[in-house]
This record gives sequence, C-alpha cells and structure tokens, in this order.
Amino acid sequence: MKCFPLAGRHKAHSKRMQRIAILYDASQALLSTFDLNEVLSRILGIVRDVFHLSKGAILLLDPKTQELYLKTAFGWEAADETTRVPLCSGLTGAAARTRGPVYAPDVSQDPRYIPSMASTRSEVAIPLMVRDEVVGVLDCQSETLDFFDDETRELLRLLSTQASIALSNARLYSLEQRRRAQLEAINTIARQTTAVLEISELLKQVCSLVLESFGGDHASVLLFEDDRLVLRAHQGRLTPLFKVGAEMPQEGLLARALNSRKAVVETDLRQLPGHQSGFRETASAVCLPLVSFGQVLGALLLESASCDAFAAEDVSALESVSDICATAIQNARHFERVRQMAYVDGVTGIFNRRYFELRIAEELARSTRHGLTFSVIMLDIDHFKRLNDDFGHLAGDEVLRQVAAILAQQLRKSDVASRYGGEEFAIITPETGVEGAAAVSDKLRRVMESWHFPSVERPVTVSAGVAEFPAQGNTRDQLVQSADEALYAAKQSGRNCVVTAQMLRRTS
Ligand code: GH3
Ligand code: MG
Ligand code: MG
Repeated sequence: MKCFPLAGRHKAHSKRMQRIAILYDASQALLSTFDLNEVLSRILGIVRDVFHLSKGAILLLDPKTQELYLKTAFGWEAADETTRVPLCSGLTGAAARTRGPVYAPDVSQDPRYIPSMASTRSEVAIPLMVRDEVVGVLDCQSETLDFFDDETRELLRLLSTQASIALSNARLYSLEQRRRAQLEAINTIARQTTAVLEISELLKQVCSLVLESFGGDHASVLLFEDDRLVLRAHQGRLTPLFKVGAEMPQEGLLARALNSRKAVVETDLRQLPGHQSGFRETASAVCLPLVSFGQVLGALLLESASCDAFAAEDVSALESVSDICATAIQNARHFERVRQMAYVDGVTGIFNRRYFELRIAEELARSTRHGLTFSVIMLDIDHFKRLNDDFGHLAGDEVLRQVAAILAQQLRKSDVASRYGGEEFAIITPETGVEGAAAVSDKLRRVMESWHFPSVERPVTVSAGVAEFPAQGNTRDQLVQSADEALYAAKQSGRNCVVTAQMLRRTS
C-alpha cells in the first residue's frame, strides 16, 4: 500500500476540492442560461478569473467554410468575427482537426503557433465538441512559460466539456425558440388570412405577415392569370422594378420553383447569370410555389438585400405558410365569384338591381364629397309585351340579352349598366350632367332602332328618362323617381325617344 506524507495528502485533497468547486460553479453558471452569447462569455469569465490568464478566446467552427471564427475573447486587440483561422493553421486549428487538446508550453518553439501578442509564452487549445462533432475551440494563453500543468489542462478540458453541453443546449434552445416563433407565425397567418375574403387585401396581409415572421426585406405574391404570371401584391423596403399588375418573366428561380412545385432557396442571386429579380437590391431569395388542390396558383417570394438571408431549416415552415396562403387565395377567389354572382343578372349577364343600388349609394357619397354631378338613365324597351306575344318568351329573352350587350358595348367603362327589372335598364353615368346623359341615351336609342335583332323580325326601340344629381334628386329614390317620371313622359309622347327630368320641370 502506498503511503503519502500527511502534508502532500492534504494538498492533493484541497486541490481536488478546489477543482470540484470550480467545476460546480462553472456548471451552475453555464446551465442557468440558454442564451448562446451569455454562455460563451461566462465560459471565458471563468477561465479568466480562475486561472488569471492574459488572453482567452472562443472560436466557433463555420461548417460552410471549415474555418474557425472568433466569437468571444478577452485580451485580444481588435478582434471580431472577421478574425478567421483555417483548420490547417494555428494551435486552435490543430485542436479542431485532431479533436483533442493541443498544448504549446513554449510557443516560440512551436511552429503551429500564430503570433498575435508578444507577451504570450504558452498556449493551450481545447476543442469544444457536441456529441462527436467539433463546434469550436477554447483557446487560452498565458504570459508564463509552461503555465498549463497537467492538472490545469485537465481542469480546462473538463470545463470545456461542460461548456460544450451548455453550448449545445443554447443552440437547441435557440432552434426551439425559432421553431416556436415560426409555429406562432403560421398560426397567426392561418387565423388572419382565412378571415380576409377580399383578395387584394388578403395578399397584402400575407406579404406583411410573412415578412414580419420570417425576416427578409421584401415579400411578394405572383398569381397566374391564364398563362401570365402577374405581380399581385408586394410589401417591403426594396426598390420594385415592376408595378403591381405587371407580368413577371417565368425564368430562373421562379421557373424552377413553379416547375418542381417545391420551395427553392437561392443564397446569391447575383452569381446567377441572366437572372432578373423583381427588385433592384435582391441578393438572396426563397421562392415558394402556391399550390392548392394540385393546381399551381402562383408563387410567394421572399427576398433580401443580403446574401444567404434564408436558412434551409426555415423552408418547411415557409412551405406550411405557402400552403395556408394558397388555400386562403382559393377561398377568397371562390368568395369573389359567389359575391359577383349575387350582383349579376342571370338572363343578361350584366349587373342586377342590387348592384345598381350599391353603386348609386357609392356615387351619391362620392359626388357629394367632391361636389360633382352624375345622372341616372332609366331605359325601357318599347312594346316588349307584344314582342313576347308575337315571337315567344325565348325570343324576348334573346332581345334582352342583345340590349344588355349593346349597353355594355356602347357605354364608357366608368358607367354602370344594370337590369333594373323586366325589360327596364338603369344606368349611372358618373360626372355627367343631364344634357350629357341625354346625349348618351339618344345614342343608345339610335343604335337600338337600327339594330338587327335576329330573334325577332322587326325593329326594337327603347325609350329613356334621365335625371341629374343633385338638381333632380339628391337621394337614390328621388333620382330614380325623377328618371321614371321622365321615362313615363317619353312613353306618353310616342316612345322611341329620350326625355329629361329637367324638361319635365320646365313644362310643369
Ligand atoms: P311599354 O312600351 O309601355 O314599355 O310596353 P311594354 O310592353 O314594354 O311594357 P309592359 O310593362 O306592359 O310589359 C313588359 C313585359 O316584359 C311584360 C313581361 O312579360 C315582359 N318581361 C319581363 N321580364 C321578362 C323576361 O325576363 N323575359 C321576357 N321574355 N319577358 C319579360
Ligand atoms: Mg316596356
Ligand atoms: Mg317596363
């Protein structure tokens, strides 16, 4: 049995106790935070305070470039993340490469040493490992030759093991945080978009929500309209090269995403020959096809002015977002169709009375606000009952459709033509006084008179009554009534003519 002198045993015992105390403090400090930067600066704090070192650093491995970059340090002059060490050089590179501690008791004798501070005499580099993967290196330097004895190196190695665990926890935690934020974003997008049924409003919302939750500088939505891919909405701070409504070339990134129906991430678009982006500053982008029930509706684009702005691990979350958006777009389109149907007359395909009432209310508000005038024309087919009687109801329907088509063709885009009921049509002519509207009505009357209606073997004529806002009415009912009275007068005076409410006032 080996026997130690009492003093030696006591010394060994107290050193072990000190070692346990250091490690205990270290683990407490390291494991009490999940913040990566906090973890790293605590590791260095312990190294500096316990060992009284002049210089220490943590370098992390950049898996892409296989370089170590300086993450946190003390005692370095002008050091930041741009300080990089390739794995083939330095004691730190050697530690990462060999996956074990590397010690230089006298740096002047070690060819691997990269001189950075004149006062350094000894250096130890210990790899930081997460499972069997090197994630970085803990680098410690002292102004004393052979400062790091076996005991100290062992202690630093144990410390680095704990640091590695804390580092791994911090990484998992930040990944988890990111996942949670993304899940929340997906949830918000799902809730907010399904409630928006107005399509352009919906697209704007999609852009700002995606931008808010996934970063990037600009988000846009492109939708197929027939075979054209049209820019329908965008939000962000980049300079657009296209206007909303413009057709986008289906090339490069877009073409790849649309053809493969898969998300495509491009880390540096400026390296792609012939690539044309929708924004001047775009450097990287992720393009997500919008697919609903197997149909490609378009694409959601997220762009950034810096390279490499989108992480591959965010793609699956972004794909969930694009699926939600595609469904929301389908819903909004469906709603738009249903809503349109509610305002369209089944026989003629032009707007119905409900739409006329909606639009006249808007026109009343707009004209009142801006001090403008507008007119209402009530137009009625003459002796329509006789047409039905002589040629049948189906031929009558055909005449209604033809009259509606003539109205749509002859009127301005800003005019609103609707079937008011039976064989009566109501027309709103914005920013047009009674004389102008009477001229429009007379043009319509003349076109009808000379039109060949194939379903009936005789000319069809119309009569019209015109009233102007606000002179002949400042409510919907007053205006319609004035125009109706004028129409009645037109019928009374022999049909196939136009009478204005103004003319009636003068004669009465
Ligand atoms: P007036 O010149 O005074 O306007 O005589 P009119 O015969 O045109 O007017 P009246 O109001 O007496 O008759 C309107 C006719 O329009 C009666 C109705 O059967 C017919 N009508 C209403 N809606 C439709 C429809 O959807 N299709 C067809 N074919 N006829 C319709
Ligand atoms: Mg009639
Ligand atoms: Mg009638």
